[in-house]
Amino acid sequence: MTRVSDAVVITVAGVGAEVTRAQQPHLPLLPDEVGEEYRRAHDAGAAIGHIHGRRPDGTPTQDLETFRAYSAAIRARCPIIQQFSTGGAVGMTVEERIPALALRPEMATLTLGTCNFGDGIFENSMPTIRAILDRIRENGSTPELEIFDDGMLATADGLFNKGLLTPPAHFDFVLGVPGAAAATADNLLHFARAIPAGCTWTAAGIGRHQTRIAAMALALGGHVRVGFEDNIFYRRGELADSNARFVERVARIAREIGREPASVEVARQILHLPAAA
Ligand code: KMH
Ligand code: ZN
Repeated sequence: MTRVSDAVVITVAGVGAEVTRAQQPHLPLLPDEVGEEYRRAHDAGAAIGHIHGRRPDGTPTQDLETFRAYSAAIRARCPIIQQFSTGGAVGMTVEERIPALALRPEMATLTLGTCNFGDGIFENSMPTIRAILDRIRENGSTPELEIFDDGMLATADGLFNKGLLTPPAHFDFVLGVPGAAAATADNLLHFARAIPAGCTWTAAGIGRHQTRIAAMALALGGHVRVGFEDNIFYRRGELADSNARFVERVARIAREIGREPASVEVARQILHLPAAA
């Protein structure tokens, strides 16, 4: 049995809202494609599936029926922890972003501030944050706190101080979004040191930074997110043929330094999630 302290929780972010089929031909869009992609990632060592919705033509959507179909297709194939995005795509209103929370996913993301996101603005004002947190709680989900920039850590502090969040919470540090925190070792270390004692964290590097940030997170005792949402290339000039390739690589590096990919059950223990019903 893997010791909980050594295990690494790998999240697969396999769909995203921005990448297109024209950029990445293996991007899953239909429910069965998403189900198969997450099963492969689970079998390779992923314990959490971060989920965005797409229409069959690839348009991003956070619509409940899309998530119902994705969720069922994944659940029919593997027990991966389902983490619904509440970020959706840049430009969506809050109400467009959160209807699928009615499906009571085990986890849901909560971004703690506004930042530039390429040419767009990813809007997360305090009223937006509070509205999403309320809906996450009403539906019995556990939030993953998304940190794209330093100021979002200050917002986290404020929410902890007000008792709206309580440790142990789980963070995701997303590094390398154009317009937000750069994918540097300094930033990762600063973020990891800034969160309250007892909290856990995952790191996600964007684009070519994905594997380096993953390796840094593994060395620091953090957890790792990979997938097409963040990066489509296996290496320079070579598209990955599946999200599972990224998971396999993280699992390989992890094992080389004495960390085993967490099973779904071990991941629940590490992240203090309620045991499965
Ligand atoms: N698509 C990004 C604008 C989340 O999933 O919660 C936001 C995002 C964050 O992906
Ligand atoms: Zn996302």
